[in-house]
Amino acid sequence: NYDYTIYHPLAEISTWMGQMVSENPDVVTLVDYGSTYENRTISLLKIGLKSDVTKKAVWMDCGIHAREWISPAFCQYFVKEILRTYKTDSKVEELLKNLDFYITPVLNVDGYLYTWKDNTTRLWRKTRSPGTDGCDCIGTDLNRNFEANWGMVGVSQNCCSNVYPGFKALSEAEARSVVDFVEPRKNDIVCFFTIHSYGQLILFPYGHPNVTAPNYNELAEISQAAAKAIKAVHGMTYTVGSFAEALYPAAGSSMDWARLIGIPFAFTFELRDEGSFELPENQILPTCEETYAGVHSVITYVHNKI
Ligand code: 0X9
Ligand code: ZN
Repeated sequence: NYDYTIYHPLAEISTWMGQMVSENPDVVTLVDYGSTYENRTISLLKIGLKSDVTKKAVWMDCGIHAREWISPAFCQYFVKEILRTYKTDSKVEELLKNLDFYITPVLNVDGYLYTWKDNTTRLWRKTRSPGTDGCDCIGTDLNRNFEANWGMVGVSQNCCSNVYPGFKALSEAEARSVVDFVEPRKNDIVCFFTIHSYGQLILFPYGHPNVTAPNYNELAEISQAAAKAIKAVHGMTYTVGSFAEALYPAAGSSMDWARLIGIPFAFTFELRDEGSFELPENQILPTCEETYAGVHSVITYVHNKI
């Protein structure tokens, strides 16, 4: 039986994905939708009840930043919980009747693998592709590489920086994979979650300080409700705001891109804690429990609106 209270290396997560499919063949499909710079496959799990019509859908990606290990741990917990509850909890069943879920447990596959190499690589954040000509550093920040005011704020053109946005928008295979999957389905995907750590924040578009989302007030309300749902579980405080106001301005994030292409509900969750990417394993379960409550709150709102 899979242990959801520890961090898992990439190979175990891959095996786990296969198990989810074989244990739930009617509801879970494995979709390989891209490959990384180092030619590894990027996969997601589609959770959806059989249907003749195309349903609206929810996107969730984890592990955009390699060192944020709680993020892939949450995606796995989320899949497990949905699959456990949809048969017995009529609310979850209702959600699944009307919504498909596309869940990527690890997007930055090369980076995640690298953080498991040894003690010196544990805090790697970026991809593993080389910088431009004349720079010796490796890696682009995937969360600065999307087409959303690319390169404008919160980035560094120094390719050694942790917020290097790449030599052009979508220079990274991993970002292109997301775009190639989501863009053709943008009318169906109504809700976009990207899961990070740390900071205990619920962020919504935009990360560029001079742009305001047309549904800013609604996004703020949904986020406040999610923060309240999170607090009810273990008493943890999550701060709510647009990227630019709650954290720091940052252009080129996947969330901003999702909102820009017309996905109405887009969120970045920054999970526990408030000071470290190395969240102790004894906090995995409580963090997943509260985050599930927050995400569930958002999805319930979205479901009632579609
Ligand atoms: O900097 C990031 O990409 C995110 N924080 S993290 O510590 N997980 O790297 C925050 C992205 C959202 N921030 C803004 N757009 N301000
Ligand atoms: Zn992050």
